[in-house]
Amino acid sequence: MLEDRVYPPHPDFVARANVSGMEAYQALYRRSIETPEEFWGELAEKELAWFEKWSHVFEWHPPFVKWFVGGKINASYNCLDRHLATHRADKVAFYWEGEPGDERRITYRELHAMVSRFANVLKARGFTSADRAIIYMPMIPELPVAMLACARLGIMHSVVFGGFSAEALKTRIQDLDARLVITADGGWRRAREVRLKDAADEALKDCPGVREVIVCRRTGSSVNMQPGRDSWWHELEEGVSADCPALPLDAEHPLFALYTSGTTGKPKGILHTTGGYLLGATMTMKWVFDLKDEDVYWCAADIGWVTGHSYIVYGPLSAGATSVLYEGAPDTPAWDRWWRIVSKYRVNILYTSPTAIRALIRQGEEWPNRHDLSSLRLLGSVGEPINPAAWEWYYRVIGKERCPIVDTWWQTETGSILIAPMPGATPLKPGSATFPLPGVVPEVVDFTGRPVEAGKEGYLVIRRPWPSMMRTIWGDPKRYEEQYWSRVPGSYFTGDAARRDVDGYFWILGRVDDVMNVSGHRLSTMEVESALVKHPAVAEAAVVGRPDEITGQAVCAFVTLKQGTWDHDHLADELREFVAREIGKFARPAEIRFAEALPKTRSGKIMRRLLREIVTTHTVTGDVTTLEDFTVVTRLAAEED
Ligand code: 7RM
Repeated sequence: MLEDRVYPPHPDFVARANVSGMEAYQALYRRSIETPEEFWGELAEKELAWFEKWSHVFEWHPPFVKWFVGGKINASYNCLDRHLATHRADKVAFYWEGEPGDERRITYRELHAMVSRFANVLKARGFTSADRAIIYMPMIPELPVAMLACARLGIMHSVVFGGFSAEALKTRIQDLDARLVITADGGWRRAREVRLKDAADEALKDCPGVREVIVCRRTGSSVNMQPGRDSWWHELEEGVSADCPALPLDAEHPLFALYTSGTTGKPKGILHTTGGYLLGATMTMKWVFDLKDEDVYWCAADIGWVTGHSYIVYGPLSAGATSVLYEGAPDTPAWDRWWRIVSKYRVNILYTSPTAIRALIRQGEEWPNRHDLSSLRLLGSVGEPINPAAWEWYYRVIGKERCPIVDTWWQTETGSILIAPMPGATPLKPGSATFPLPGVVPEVVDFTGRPVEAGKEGYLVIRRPWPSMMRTIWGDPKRYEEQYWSRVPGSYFTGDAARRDVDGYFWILGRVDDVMNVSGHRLSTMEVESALVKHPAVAEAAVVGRPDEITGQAVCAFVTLKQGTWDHDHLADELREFVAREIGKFARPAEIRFAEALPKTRSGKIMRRLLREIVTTHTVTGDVTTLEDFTVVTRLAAEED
């Protein structure tokens, strides 16, 4: 990793920033640690609207926490109603663009009416704050509308990403014991229809507890509607009032559960509640994205994963932002779709993932260079460590060396960003998520929980509870306790390896199970990958450790190549030497395999677990429900023979 380059914030950016200069950041941070009750209490009062004030800012009975105890609040009210009394009433909440090119522009006033009307539909069907809903929809405005309508009535929701299979949907419906499913006929992705209702029908064969299915019309294709169970969204809404007061809910009322893969085959339902979650999402919009009222903001993630929950729906709407919402793929109809959108809506803030950036790098600079990207003022990254080569490209080709990049570290479990730069304060180092946000006390520790020295690798833990942290695993508090709070007793165990450099910067090195040990050298898969992708022929690389009798583990690299004709035998040797030069001889891959594609989750994370299985057992048996394209794995495993 390049640790030597530092990018201080540009004076023009500092001058207008929400948090200007390191001293301001440090003062904020210090206060949050010294007097957390005061700090969070004041913010909650100032930044959110409450029906009733809390009696205690937080109650910590490790590992269970409550924030704003006794307070009454509603997330939907905070995202909508409170803006209607301000200049934001007729401000655009979403510029929506469908993949085929259809457009909608929705103001806060209009969104409020849509949400209220749909909430009245749910209320009339008898759903209450004791219910749970599964939402399985494409990226259309009705998806946030469904979430906010549930939140309005205290119906806990669980959004299942539209790319998930019927099987994955089924296990989530069953685990949640949901009575309500909200879906659509389909959505558009790479010019093809993703037939969601068909998948829902398949899943629902084994979900007798589901009483009602509400179907939104998006593609207009014909679907099966089961009488007595299924109804059309637009038919249910006929003649329904758009006046539906938001219910005052306990600050700790469940807002949503979002399923994520753990180390076992069974996905975990990560539970978030209302007050603390909303405060975390709202504050990070202002601190990390430096959000201004006049900004056009675009988080290009899918709402079906946590980034979309916190940074497309709850955070931006609570903060009163104008967002872009895009339904489809970045390569449809061509690889400049994103840059067309940026220039068309004059996007100021763009938030995406390293995997997307690398896919764009692979297509070449011509695509972004054809468009006017001068509206951009801030770029963000999330989901995995960003390798310095991708960082530099993002900075130069997209940000034109004008825009700070906020590398945001967080997890489904953390609810909102915990480690990231404040762009008007923090000098950036490419590949480092930099410093903790207010109230967050991360530390890098060894397996006994003791802090390791600067520069040394260890486990990343968080020492104190923060407002937006998960409250439990749905239906499994024991697993919550074991997985997150017992590895290092009293601290939250992130599952990530990290290093803190001599300047105090945090470098996240990837999941703990992605760390290899080669001849006694601890080596992150990420470091080797980062080296490989610097080679001009390499598009993407995934590295896993395979058991080796002599060295403990040996480095095995799966590599996809940029367009061109390459001599594989020759190139493998060259890449090995390249890595040896970049990191050291011990890091030299024992094996390089050229692949057509790498197995990834739908949020773009490379599933190294599968690659590890392929190199160790030559088969794949574990949970693959989060995989984007299963054929990638069968092809890789077949190449084995
Ligand atoms: C938001 C999200 C969480 C895991 C986390 C890390 C990795 C996420 C970064 C990162 C390095 C980052 N939620 N991760 N962001 N690693 N730098 N900026 O991704 O639950 O799906 O994944 O993602 O390993 O533990 S998640």
